[in-house]
Amino acid sequence: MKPFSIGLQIFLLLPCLIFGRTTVNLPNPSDDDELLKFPDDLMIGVASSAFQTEGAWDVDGKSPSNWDEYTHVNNFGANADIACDSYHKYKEDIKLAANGNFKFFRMSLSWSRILPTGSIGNINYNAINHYKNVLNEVKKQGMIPFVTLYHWDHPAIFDKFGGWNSEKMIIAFNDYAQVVFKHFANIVKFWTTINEPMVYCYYGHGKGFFPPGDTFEGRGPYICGQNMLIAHAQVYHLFKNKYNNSDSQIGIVNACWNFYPENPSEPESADIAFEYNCGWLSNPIFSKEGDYPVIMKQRIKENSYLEGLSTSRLPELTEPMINLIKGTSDYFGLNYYSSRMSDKVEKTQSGKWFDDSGVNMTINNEWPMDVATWIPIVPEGLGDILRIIKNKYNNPPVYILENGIASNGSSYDLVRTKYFYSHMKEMLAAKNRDGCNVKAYVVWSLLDSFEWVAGYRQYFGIVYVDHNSPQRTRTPKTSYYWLKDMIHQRALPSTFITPLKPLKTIDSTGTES
Ligand code: GBH
Repeated sequence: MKPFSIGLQIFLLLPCLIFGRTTVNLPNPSDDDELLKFPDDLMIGVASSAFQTEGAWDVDGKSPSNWDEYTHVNNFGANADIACDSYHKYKEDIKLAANGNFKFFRMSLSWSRILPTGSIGNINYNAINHYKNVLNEVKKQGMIPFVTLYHWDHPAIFDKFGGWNSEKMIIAFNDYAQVVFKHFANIVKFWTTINEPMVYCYYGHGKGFFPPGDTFEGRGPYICGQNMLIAHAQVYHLFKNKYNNSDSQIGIVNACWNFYPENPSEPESADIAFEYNCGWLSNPIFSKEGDYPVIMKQRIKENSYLEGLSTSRLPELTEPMINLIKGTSDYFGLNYYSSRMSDKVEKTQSGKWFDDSGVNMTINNEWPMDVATWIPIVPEGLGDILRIIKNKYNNPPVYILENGIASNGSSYDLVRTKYFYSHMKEMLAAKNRDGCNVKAYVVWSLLDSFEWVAGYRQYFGIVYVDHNSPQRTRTPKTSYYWLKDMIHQRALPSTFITPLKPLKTIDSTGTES
C-alpha cells in the first residue's frame, strides 16, 4: 500500500477523536410490509469496470492506459495486467450475474482498447468485436447492458499533454464517444458518460493519488472538473442529436456522501459539504439555474483574492457553457458508499481550511466499519441523500449505480450481506414512503477486482476470485446467494435474518474450510 493511504486514514480519523461524537437524528424506515417490496419500476443490477476486471492489458491491439502506466512504474506493488481476466472469461461472468437474478449489467469500456493511439483514425476492430460479443452475451442472458464510457482509464498518451487538465481531452472524449455510439447505440439503451468525475479529478489532479499523479491542489481538480463537465455535455448532445432512440437514457454518475453536522447548532456545515462534494458537478447539470453552487463560487473567489490572485481559482462557466451543460442527464446517477460528519473550521494558516470549503469532514467513531476505513457503515445516509437529491433537483429519476463495501475476503461475507440489507431497506423507504424516484439499485461489485490504489487488498465482490490461481477461479459468496433470493422474492424481510454458514467457505488466501 502506498504510504499516503495510512496518512489519509489518520487524517480522516484524527478529527473525530478530537471532536468526539455527536448524536444525529436518523429517520427509521417503516417496517410496513408494503414498503419492503421492490416496485415493478425498480431494476436491481450488478456493476464492474473495465480496468478493474478485464486484464489482457496488451492483448489484441490494446495500448497501455493511464492506469497501466501508473501501476507499472514507481514500484506500485500491484497491477491489473491480468486482474480477473474478464476479457477472456466474460461469458462466465455474465452467466454468474444472470444466475444471480440481476436484470441490469453495468460495465465500462476500455478507451485504450478501442482507440489505442487515441486517434479516431485508428479504430481497433478487435475491441469493437470483443465488446459486441460481450454486449450480445449480456442480452442473450436476459439482462440489460448499462455502459459507462469512462471509468477512469484512457490511453496513456493523453497524459503527456496533461490529461483532463487539458481541453484537448474534451475533443478526444467526443471522438471516442462517437466511435462507441456508432457501433453500439443500436445494442445499448442505457449510457453513462463519466464515472465519478469528482473523485477522479480530486485524486488525479489534486491529491496525486491517481494517475497522472498531479498535486495541483486548489486548481487542478477544478480545471479537470470543468473539462469533464463540458466533455460530458457535448457527448450528451452528440448522443441526443445523432444516436437517440425513444427509450434510450444517457447521464452521468456522481459519488455523493451524506453529511451530518458535528455541531447541531451549525447545520449549514452539512449543506456546504454537500455542495463541495456532490453539488460541485451536479448543480451545473441538475439545478434549474445551472452553474456551480453559489457557495463554491463565492468562497473560492474570496479565498483567491485573499491569496492575492486577481481571479478565482474556480474557472468561470460562461453563459453559453452553463446552457450547454444544464439538463444534460436523463437521470441522476448516484454512487453511495458512506457518510461523513461535517464541521465548520476557522480560516487559519495551518491548512485547515479544508479544500476551500471551510468545512472539515470526519468520521463518527460510533459508526461500525469493516476493512475499508473510508466506509463506516451508515445506511441512513443513503435514505437521507436520496431525499436531498429529491428536494434539491426536482425529484429526478435516480439510478443508484454503486453501493457496496470491502471485506477481508471470506466467502461467508455477513457484513457485506447485512450492508446490502440495510441500504436496500433505506432505499425502499425513500422510494416507497418518501416518493424518491429511484429506478435502479446496482451492487458494487460482481467480482473481487483490482481496487485502484488499494490493489488487491480490498475486495468488493459478491463473487470471490482466486487471484492466485491462473484460472482466476470464481466462487459466489453468501451475499450473492442472499441477493439472488431477494431479487427473486422482490421484497426484503422486516428484519435481517442471518444466512446459515455454508458447508464450505473460502478465506482470502483461497483456503477452504
Ligand atoms: C468507487 O469510487 C469506484 O467507482 C469504483 O471503481 C471502486 O471500485 C469503488 O468505489 C470502491 O472503492 O484507500 O483511503 O485512499 C468510490 C470513491 C475513491 C473512495 C478512492 C475510496 C480511496 C480511499 N473511492 N478512495 S483510500
